[in-house]
Amino acid sequence: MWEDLNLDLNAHDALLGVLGKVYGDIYMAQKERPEGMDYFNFVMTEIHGLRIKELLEEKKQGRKIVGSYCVFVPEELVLAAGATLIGLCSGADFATHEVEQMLPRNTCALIKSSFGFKLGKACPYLEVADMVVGENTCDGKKKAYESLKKIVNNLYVMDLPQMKTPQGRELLKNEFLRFKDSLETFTGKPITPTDLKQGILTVNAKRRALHRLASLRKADPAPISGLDALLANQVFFYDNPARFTESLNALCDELEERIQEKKGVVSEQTPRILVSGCPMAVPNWKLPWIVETSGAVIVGEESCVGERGVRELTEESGNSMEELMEALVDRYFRIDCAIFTPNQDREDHIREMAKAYKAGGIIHYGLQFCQPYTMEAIPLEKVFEKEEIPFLRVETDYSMEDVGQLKTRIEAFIEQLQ
Ligand code: BJ8
Repeated sequence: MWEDLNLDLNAHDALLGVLGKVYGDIYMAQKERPEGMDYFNFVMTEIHGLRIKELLEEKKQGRKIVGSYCVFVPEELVLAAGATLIGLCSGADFATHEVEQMLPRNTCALIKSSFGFKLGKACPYLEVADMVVGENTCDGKKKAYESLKKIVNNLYVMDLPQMKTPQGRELLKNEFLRFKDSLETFTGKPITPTDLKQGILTVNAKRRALHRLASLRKADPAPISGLDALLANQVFFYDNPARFTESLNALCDELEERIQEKKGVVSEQTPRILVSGCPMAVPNWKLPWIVETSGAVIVGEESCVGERGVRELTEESGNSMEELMEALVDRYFRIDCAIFTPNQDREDHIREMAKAYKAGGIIHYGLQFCQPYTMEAIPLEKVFEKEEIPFLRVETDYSMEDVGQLKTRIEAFIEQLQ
């Protein structure tokens, strides 16, 4: 199977070896994990196994696979076109030397990672995808896609607005209509209002399950670790939607029982942290691992792999194509990615989340060289300092070189919350 996908077998084996070890050291070492996490353990062990086989089977049946790097790509439309959407992980360094022949060294780790997996021929998801969708978000991604186009088959680039103005909304609407047309041509299947409505219901169901998980994390003691909750948010992007929803709801049933029994993964006095900033794709677990092995628990992620990505539902009541497309545009236009200027909504959401999850402090996670998020972090720090909400600004990458230094800073921050 791997040879058919044109993977470099040695590189792929090496990646799986490291992934398995890191997962064991970080995830399996946790105590008091809910039994419902067994499903997510299984997904992780089969991340380069059963799920790929399923996708290949779907392709055999004539279904197209669409890969994406951003939460602005509407899964509802992809499902309505009879295709499957998978998030393409960009959470680890790979083939760095080759990447730096194509990109400047001072490019964020997330962008470099997307090139590394392609150049190193180590990501079966990228190879399985019949179409890959990029988006004009930050300058780094926007320019990188010009180069990625040369090494990835069928890269489609979606333009995105940068301001929440009527003109910005119009741009998004036109881009979603263009994407709809492209999907129809690509899959050969016209999208009907019934298909789109079904796509909306399916994706909303996944989001509602994550809302349920988020709301259970408000409990004290926390019924689940931040690492496990992050994993559920990560699996959201590439699992079968119906199975994901069912498995996550089963986990939530168990968490409800835990809350009733006052059973937590940590004690009631444990400092609670909100993490805010850049997305953490599989297998980027560095920061939560440091936080949760330093005596705190993460209770929320203000991130695209987290609440920013799923906070909003798409309105389900429309019936015509026009109504349903408007609902999609409304929903996605509310995403408060740092590429927007100004971006007051994000500050408001961080404040609301810190309050709702009873977080004692906020850790802002910025990837080095990510201008949108690291630039927003400085004024955010000032605002929250004024409001006397402890705020720690962290800039890092995917390497493990700074773990010691980060741990020292994070431990000192947590101590201040106790
Ligand atoms: S909607 S956050 S998933 S763009 S970390 S590549 S911003 S330099 S990832 Fe994102 Fe969509 Fe926005 Fe969400 Fe650029 Fe920053 Fe790198 Fe980033």
